[in-house]
Amino acid sequence: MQIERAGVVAVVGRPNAGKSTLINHLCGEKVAIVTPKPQTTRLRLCAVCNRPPVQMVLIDTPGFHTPRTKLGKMMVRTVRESVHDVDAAVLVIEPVPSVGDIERNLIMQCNKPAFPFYLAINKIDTLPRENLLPIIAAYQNEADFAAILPLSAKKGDGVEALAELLLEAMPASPALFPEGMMTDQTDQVLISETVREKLLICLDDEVPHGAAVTVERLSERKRDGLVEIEAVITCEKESHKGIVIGKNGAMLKKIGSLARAELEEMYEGPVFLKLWVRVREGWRDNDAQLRNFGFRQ
Ligand SMILES: Nc1nc2c(ncn2[C@@H]2O[C@H](COP(=O)(O)OP(=O)(O)OP(=O)(O)O)[C@@H](O)[C@H]2O)c(=O)[nH]1
Ligand SMILES: [Mg+2]
Repeated sequence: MQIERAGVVAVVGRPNAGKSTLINHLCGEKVAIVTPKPQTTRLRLCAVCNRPPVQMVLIDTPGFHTPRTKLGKMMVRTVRESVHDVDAAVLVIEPVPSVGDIERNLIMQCNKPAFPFYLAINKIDTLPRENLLPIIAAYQNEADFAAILPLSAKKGDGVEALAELLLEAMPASPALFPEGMMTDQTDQVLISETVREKLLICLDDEVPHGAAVTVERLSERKRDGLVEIEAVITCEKESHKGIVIGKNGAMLKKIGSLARAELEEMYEGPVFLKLWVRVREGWRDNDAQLRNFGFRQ
């Protein structure tokens, strides 16, 4: 069936609120990495949700926070830029009955007559139903929300109700992305994000937050279709490099095998993944390094 309506939806919220989880659920595919750690998403990315005759392009944004590094400033600027020229916006919140400074700031940016603005009260699987009313009461007068939806991005409860409202809000337009394209991320970015997800999951906060992953080689062997990947994990400190490698290389091996398993699903075939580790002190505050890692001013 042909696409007759299509539009862009910005998904915003504080770090760890569940934006990427929600987007993956809406698309039915893992497009964005998800971890229990805040500031997982660094780059804005598009995820395409095709429900003919409607196509929704969801923009996943980094969690809005007070930045401490140049990288953090770029992440926050990305959020500001993402809420321009959209057809709808969704603020994803933790289920707490008070409006935080971050939420207030995001409400100021998104509460515009130009597009409908939805509030998603996430993680309702973690609280008793009667705790919802005080949350709704805290938020309902803060903005002209088109709807307030309690949901669980992880379990899926309530997600379809949000999807239906968003689909209805999409304007008449041809498809924005061709059929079969799930995201605007290149294979290189999808691979490096998969490795970074495993780093975040396997290691304590400080190490992965100071790490970046770049793909240096990606090729498919003609003979048997083996996908060969070499990627570099850049750490901020020599001591972090030791932690990433681990005793006798055990940690690097664990990260590599977790990432490889997922990449094999993505490529639907065998993957050879070689990881290297190097140190670039203070890269998160170095313009040239940031550009190198794909963060544009
Ligand atoms: N219990 C529960 N956990 C959830 C739910 N949605 C997300 N989470 C968890 O919350 C954590 C953060 O989820 P993400 O989707 O990475 O959050 P995010 O808003 O994209 O975070 P940043 O990229 O850091 O801004 C993960 O551990 C998720 O599994 C939910 O509905 N219920
Ligand atoms: Mg995220």
